[in-house]
Amino acid sequence: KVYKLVCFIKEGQKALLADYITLFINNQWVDSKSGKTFENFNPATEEKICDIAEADAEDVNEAVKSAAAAFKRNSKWRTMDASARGKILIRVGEIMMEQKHIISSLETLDAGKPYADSLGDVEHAADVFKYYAGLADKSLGKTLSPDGQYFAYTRQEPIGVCGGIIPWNYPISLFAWKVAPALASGNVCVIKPSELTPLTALHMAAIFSEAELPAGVLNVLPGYGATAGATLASHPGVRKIAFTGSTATARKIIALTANNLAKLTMELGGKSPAVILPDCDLDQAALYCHSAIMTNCGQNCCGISRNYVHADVYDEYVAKAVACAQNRVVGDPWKEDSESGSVISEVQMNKILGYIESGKREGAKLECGGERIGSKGWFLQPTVFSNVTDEMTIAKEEIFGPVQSILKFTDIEDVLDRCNDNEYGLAAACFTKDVDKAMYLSHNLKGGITWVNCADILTTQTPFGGFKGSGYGKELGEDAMKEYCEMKTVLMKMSNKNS
Ligand code: TXE
Repeated sequence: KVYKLVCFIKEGQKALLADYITLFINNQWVDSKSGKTFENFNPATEEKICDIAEADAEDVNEAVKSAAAAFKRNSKWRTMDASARGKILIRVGEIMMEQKHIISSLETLDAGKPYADSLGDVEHAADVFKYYAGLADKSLGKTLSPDGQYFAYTRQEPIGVCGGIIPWNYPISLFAWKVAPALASGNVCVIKPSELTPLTALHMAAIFSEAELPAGVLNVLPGYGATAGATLASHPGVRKIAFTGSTATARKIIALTANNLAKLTMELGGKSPAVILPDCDLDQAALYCHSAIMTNCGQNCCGISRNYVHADVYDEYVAKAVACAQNRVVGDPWKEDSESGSVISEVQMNKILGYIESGKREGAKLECGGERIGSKGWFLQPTVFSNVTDEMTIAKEEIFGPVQSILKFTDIEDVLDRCNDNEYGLAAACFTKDVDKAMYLSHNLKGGITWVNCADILTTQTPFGGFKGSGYGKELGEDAMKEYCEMKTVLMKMSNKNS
């Protein structure tokens, strides 16, 4: 059953069909068992887009059942060549590129992000599918030399039913980060997109169907975290959960997986620092750090939210950061010159404004921004604080908004301690032309990825995942394949072993 809904986009230039607004289970579009739906809104206009079928426990049970059937011994999916799995993923990447304007439009409509950003995300997601397509038949084991009259080898086996729980900040990219390595490794998936941004995940289900993925291998269940998400996380049929979201929700999910002992990948929040030394290209540093906190309105887990700037260049850096922020164009995500759109929701906007108030109250200097823009849609001014100190709330907690905090330092050892003295450890950056200092800083900053003379650069080929409170496990790159495999050792008796 396919529902049609016409949404007008691009100031009436063209109409978009958001076709897929029900659950996708076993290659069928179905209503939820309860018949319940939830409303989906455009954050840039506050207008309702459509009603979406709301998955709950019964639907999760059904989806896990269909995924498990697709994973059954001797099934079409289990007996398929690994390279054939790869070909399906390549086809998915190709269809995505053919439909990139539709998917990007859905993303902008749902998430409020500039159209060009959505397009970039869709192209990246298509690349991710193609990258893992190439790895599908390269999941290698080893031959081993055990003591005694034995021979052994290891093989990488798929885990089984993998649950993916996805947030709203990068819906299409994070869908790809989870589904591509899971399917390349031969698993089956049940995906719960964020209740705030379900449209592109549902559209992807249709693309997989077109690419002739066997029924049940991918199921997409829009719904809420506390119901559909929690049922998925604790479901006895689920063997793996990959989650991106807040550390608070991660704790709940980890507790729920005590039930099924699912293997976990946890991509959580961050409070990532950058260290800016006086010998660096200051323009470059200011631009990278601006972009790394303002892109996607700062709703970016690896955004650079703490800038530690050497006292010798502090004032100059602050002036550059302020100029970047004041020049940033925030507005209608469909307009070509918009660099930032709206934040995701009123809740998120108020949370960010609350942090801005705390910065002012606790004595940071508000250099620019700090206010909501307009009264329709959740738009915020790019905000820069100077004179920030380590004990201030804006220097400690994840704001997840367009708020840049600039702190001062003089000593490298001291700044390393200050950078690392935080619950999170997702990413970090340093800017210097001195190779020794770059190595020293990048090796001693506690972040799953550390950037040198750049920031917030994620690529398909490079593993990404945090330390400490930012979680564990890697996404992207070859290493993500291991997260979706279990290594089995096969040990055989030999009658006559020779070297
Ligand atoms: O995230 P949640 P929220 C951070 C950021 C943001 C804050 C809150 O600081 O302001 O989290 O955002 C599902 N069992 N990040 O509340 O709750 C939920 O339905 C199972 C960082 O939106 O983590 C959604 O699909 N699932 C971040 C997903 O979890 C549950 C990205 C993420 O929602 C659940 C987003 C439960 N009990 C927010 N409760 C990043 N690392 O990029 C919720 N969910």
